[in-house]
Amino acid sequence: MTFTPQPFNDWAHQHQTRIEHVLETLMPASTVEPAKLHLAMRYAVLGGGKRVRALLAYAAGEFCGASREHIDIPAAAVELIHAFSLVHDDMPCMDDDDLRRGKPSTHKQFDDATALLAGDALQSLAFELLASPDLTLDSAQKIQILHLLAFATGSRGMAGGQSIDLASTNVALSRVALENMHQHKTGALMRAALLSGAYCAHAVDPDKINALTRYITAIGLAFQVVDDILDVEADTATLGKTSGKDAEANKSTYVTLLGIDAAKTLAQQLHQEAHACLAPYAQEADTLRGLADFITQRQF
Ligand code: GRG
Repeated sequence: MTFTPQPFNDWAHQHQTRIEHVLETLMPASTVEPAKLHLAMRYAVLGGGKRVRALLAYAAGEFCGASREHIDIPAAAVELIHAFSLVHDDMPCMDDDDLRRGKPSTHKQFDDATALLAGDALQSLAFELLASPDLTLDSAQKIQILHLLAFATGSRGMAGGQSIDLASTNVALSRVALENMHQHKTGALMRAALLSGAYCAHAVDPDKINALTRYITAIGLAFQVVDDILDVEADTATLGKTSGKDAEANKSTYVTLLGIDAAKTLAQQLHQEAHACLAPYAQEADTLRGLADFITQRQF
């Protein structure tokens, strides 16, 4: 496949528009019964979010030679799982937040029971789509992606990370413990997003998988360090979610552990590490480079 370089902002905008359309098309219409549940699912997923996880899937897939059409469903599945986690995370029994993506959280817009069900159904929809005949990957690829995503979502991934997080309120975590929590809670799904995209290609070069794995370890952590910084420095309107939540809940963050300046330095170091992983590759890795820049320079 011939690689045509494209400025990152254009690429990101094009793929954000694309994933929005894919999600819009793949989700049951709000007129389909049970209409309230479908409305809540669509409310939670559509019209918001940076779509970082979908961008990771597209960037890695295109880097490995997969076509966009093949990456659409895995990218959508990851965004559905992510949206599911946000719906549950905002509920009173978890982080208890009334605002998400600049609008009322799903349980506020609907009710707790509907939000719970919407989250559950979004997770099921993700796996249903990956197993569906509409996904024109071969069976081995589908199983690989299903396994990746299931593992990343469960007790040894995101749900496990959330459990560690809940147990860590009012506890001063060590740097190792903090990193472990984030590698589970946020990093695991980002890794699954990136590698799912890569596995949409055939006979992927193992060196590329290795580079991608090291890249996402660095940039996934950078994402979290930046999140901690933004929680302190950005306002609620810019973030689209309540700022200052970590301090209010007395949580350990990279800012509480290191201080704001050292946290910023760490984010820059991780950003450089991510770029270093791509050093053997020329223009074909430019989108991944742009994505690393986007993740570390984001304002919300
Ligand atoms: C997933 C099995 C399972 C249960 C739910 C609630 C929960 C367990 C996990 C929460 C995980 C979680 C919400 C982590 C926070 C990750 C994070 C920083 C989210 C914000 O991501 P962005 O900035 O959001 O990419 P947008 O809105 O841009 O998509």
